[in-house]
Amino acid sequence: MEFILYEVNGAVGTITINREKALNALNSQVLDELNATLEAVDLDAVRCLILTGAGAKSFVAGADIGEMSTLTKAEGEAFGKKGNDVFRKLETFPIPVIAAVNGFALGGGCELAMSCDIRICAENAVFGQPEVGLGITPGFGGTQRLARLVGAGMAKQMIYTARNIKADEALRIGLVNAVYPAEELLAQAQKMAGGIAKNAPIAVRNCKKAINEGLDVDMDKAIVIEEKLFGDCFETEDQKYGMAFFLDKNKEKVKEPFQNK
Ligand code: DAK
Repeated sequence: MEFILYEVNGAVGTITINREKALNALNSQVLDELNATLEAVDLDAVRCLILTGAGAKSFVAGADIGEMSTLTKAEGEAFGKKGNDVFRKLETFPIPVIAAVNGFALGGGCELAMSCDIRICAENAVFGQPEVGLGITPGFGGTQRLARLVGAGMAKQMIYTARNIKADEALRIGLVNAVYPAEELLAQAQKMAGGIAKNAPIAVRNCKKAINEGLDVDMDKAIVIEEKLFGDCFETEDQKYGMAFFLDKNKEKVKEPFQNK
């Protein structure tokens, strides 16, 4: 891998987009390597992922404008599909993914962060969808995911004006969940990921599925999705252990890690 670093600490995997010279812009190779990295995650061992960018300046400064500038219609479609497939893989990845946004998250970078389950950012983070200034629309799901996250009115304002927003505004509109000093960002992401990784993995996965799939359908159908995934938990050893531990009156007992079974 030239442009992706992947490291595992305990049950938390960290993927770093490592193309610092181009502010981690997404070219075809980065997208291919990100896809291959996700394919290779050991889901028996890793229970939460963190996605971040290399360096102190940028998470991802968008799709690679140099590469895009010469694309034909067919090549543009192929590039769009490559990106959309990997973003969708991230969004529907079985385990949660936290975007630790350490600087610019523009265009495809903002869209990449929005494909993650949770976004936290550094104080120097900058978000925006500058595409209309380049003569294109957001193409990696920006019109869809931004509207779902911050509401149609705010998404339309950001997309039509192509204005960048800073971390405090991103927090105010609900695009990120928390803002930290840059030097604390990764430790905070690790802490959150570690907390998620301690919970019953199958239950966490089912929650992700229930929220994602439920948001795509009406409430009557959404509740049925939740019921099914709730029911599935009762086939797991982790549910039996988790409830038995709660009911056990021996307060000296130490809770064992969940088994992912
Ligand atoms: N692509 C390629 N290279 C980039 C880049 C990008 N998006 N962003 C930055 N770089 C490169 C710069 O060219 C520069 O390279 P060198 O000149 O050193 O070789 C290096 O990174 C450092 O950048 P700057 O010198 O510009 O650094 P500054 O601090 O002055 O400015 C900046 C930082 C982030 C404000 C600026 O670099 C900037 O405005 N970058 C472009 C941001 C942007 O417009 N991003 C959105 C790209 S459009 C599609 C699906 C999706 C998309 C398209 C199609 N289909 C469905 C087909 C997505 C589109 C986008 O993401």
